[in-house]
Amino acid sequence: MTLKIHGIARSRAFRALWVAEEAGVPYEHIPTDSKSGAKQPEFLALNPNGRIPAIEDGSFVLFESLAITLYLAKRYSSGKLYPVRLEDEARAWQWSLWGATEIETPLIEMVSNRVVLPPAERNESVAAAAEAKLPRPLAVLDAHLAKPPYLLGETFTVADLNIAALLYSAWYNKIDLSRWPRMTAWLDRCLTRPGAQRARKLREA
Ligand SMILES: N[C@@H](CCC(=O)N[C@@H](CS)C(=O)NCC(=O)O)C(=O)O
Repeated sequence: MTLKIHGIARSRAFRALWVAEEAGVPYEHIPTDSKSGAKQPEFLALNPNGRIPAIEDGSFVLFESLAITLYLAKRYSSGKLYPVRLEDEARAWQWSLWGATEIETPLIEMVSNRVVLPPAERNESVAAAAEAKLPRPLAVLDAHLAKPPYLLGETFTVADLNIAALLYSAWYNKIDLSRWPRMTAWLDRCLTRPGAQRARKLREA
């Protein structure tokens, strides 16, 4: 049965769409929106949190975007997107959990309140407080990338995909990230890959 990815592309479902494109796995995209679609009983049966994304891979159901990317990479792209060595796998988890806990919330708060929300709904003090939390973790990422090209070494993996996907909105909305030049060069590399471009088309169209 075809993999089903639930969630509009202009959401965290982008991460699942991107990994599916990179892995070359056929999928059906069901563009459930977060406000209404994600609150319907059929969707809540997949993700009782009422948030997108969720996937159905045959009879297997999974929510949490970064767990979805790790699962899809391991299932459909082991040895390419998903590292084989135990230590590299652990590093992929390290970076993914780091992304979710250290940078995701401040990035969303900053970009939403500077660019994405309608001007009347933006709150500059929330944006500024969020921005202040970013230099410490982004300096860590930038320093790690002193040894390019990718987070785990020579090849692009799900670790890069997860972190680049978290930074996508700042990158796309041209937030100034020039203080972290190695990170921005790496981000350009990740987000202009053919697989990334195919996934981006779904949300930038
Ligand atoms: N930690 C979850 C967060 C999912 C999430 O918050 N998704 C947003 C869209 S990007 C959503 O569905 N928001 C609607 C809501 O919170 O009610 C994940 O990464 O999958």
